[in-house]
Amino acid sequence: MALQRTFSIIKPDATRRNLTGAINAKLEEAGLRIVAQKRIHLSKAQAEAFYAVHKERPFFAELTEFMSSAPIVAQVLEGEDAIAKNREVMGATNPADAAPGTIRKEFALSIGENSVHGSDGPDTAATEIAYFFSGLEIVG
Ligand code: DAT
Ligand code: MG
Repeated sequence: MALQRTFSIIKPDATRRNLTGAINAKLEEAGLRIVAQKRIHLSKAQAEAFYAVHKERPFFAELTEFMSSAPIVAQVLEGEDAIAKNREVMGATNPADAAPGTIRKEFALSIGENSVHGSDGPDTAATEIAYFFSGLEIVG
């Protein structure tokens, strides 16, 4: 597997509890390099556009309210097999199902307030990175 990039978000439940550094430590320990990072507060419309793929799901309103409720930290992570590696260190969507040592097992509050987002494949990684960052902001 070649060097790959993925998109990550530290979500509002985690920024509220001052967990940015603790989560970044987990990412770096897993061998992921943070090659771009910014703290921003999404509007509801921006959260809806980012999660448009989920717009028919019953939790869409709750999800986009939550994602626009406080600042997030948007990131580009780089490493060998970065997309799968990040999904592994994140843990399962529902923290009750997440493996020990994963970010969601240690920090998530619920299936909705689950501390981190990570791209699920190469196409979504490219789209999500481009939604938040210009090429000049990514420094490998
Ligand atoms: P993931 O974030 O693990 O990729 P997903 O893409 O299926 O999970 O869903 C996106 C987010 O939507 C997820 O991180 C939290 C929220 N979500 C998913 N399922 C939910 C549910 N059953 N109830 C409330 N929120 C949910
Ligand atoms: Mg997903």
